[in-house]
Amino acid sequence: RHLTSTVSHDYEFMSYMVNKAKSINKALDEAIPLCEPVVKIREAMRYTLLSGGKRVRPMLCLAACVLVGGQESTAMPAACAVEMIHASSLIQDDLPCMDDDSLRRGKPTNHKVYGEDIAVLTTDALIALAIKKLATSTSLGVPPEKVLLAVVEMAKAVGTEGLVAGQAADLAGEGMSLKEDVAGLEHLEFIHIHKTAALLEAATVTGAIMGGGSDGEIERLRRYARCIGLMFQVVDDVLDVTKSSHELGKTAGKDIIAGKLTYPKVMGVEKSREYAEELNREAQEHLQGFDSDKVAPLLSLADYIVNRQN
Ligand code: GRG
Repeated sequence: RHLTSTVSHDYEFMSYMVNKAKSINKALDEAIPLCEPVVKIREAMRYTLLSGGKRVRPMLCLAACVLVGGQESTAMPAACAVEMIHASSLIQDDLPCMDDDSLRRGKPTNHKVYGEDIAVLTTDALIALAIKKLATSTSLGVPPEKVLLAVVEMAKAVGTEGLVAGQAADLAGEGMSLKEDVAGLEHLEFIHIHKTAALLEAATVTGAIMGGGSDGEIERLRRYARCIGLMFQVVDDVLDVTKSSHELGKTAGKDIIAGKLTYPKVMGVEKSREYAEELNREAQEHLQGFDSDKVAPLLSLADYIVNRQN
């Protein structure tokens, strides 16, 4: 009986994810029509934005909004904004001056298709559009002061308190790879809290803001998101070691060969897995006290992240 209920629960959540991804993809598609001026840039924006990511960040945003009592549609602009920022960061991360990757999601990276000059402009345009999108939430009845809070939250997640800080630390730390080195672990946590957790946190918090969540609710969701953000990266590192190059769609273990710091390198694969489980338990604890039906998608999302295979 337990197995049956787990399976049906998994099935229910998978169809929830498929449905949400569909409505998010539709909103993203409508956000960037292929028209003049700068058709080429719009094409390049659409290329990465609509190339089949898992949509974890916008899902967090929508689910947090609904959890605190908001309408899902109220958080859709914020959900699109966070995915635009994510896409922008992926394009930059793949550039020759950064990770120099030629494949992303099994397809040629943005600069491989459009050239580096267009790719850089595309990242600028995606960030600008994200801010504009977020600001349009006022037309859905969100009070301007709340929208302002959400804009600040998102900006923090991008700049020197977020993605940029994480990426800079990552670049600076290349070559650091000492096993069980405390300084190494601290450096690694800094990178991932900024490079990955910050945007998952902003996704969740802006969703809760759009939904009219109280300060207490927003704080609990923030803590939940921090845990799953870190967990996301621990799982990512483990998958990098355990998956073949074919499945990854990029050079297997490239990061390992390049001397990049990863959790399996610092604490081993088994301990990394245990750490991810521990972060999942902690994340779920932060959600205690919310309505059990409404909180189900966020609990399942955390389980999905810890168990994901890609
Ligand atoms: C231009 C916004 C901006 C930032 C500049 C380049 C940079 C600073 C930061 C890079 C941040 C980065 C690439 C972090 C990795 C985050 C991560 C875990 C990506 C993979 O996320 P998934 O698995 O990807 O959600 P999909 O493909 O499903 O969308």
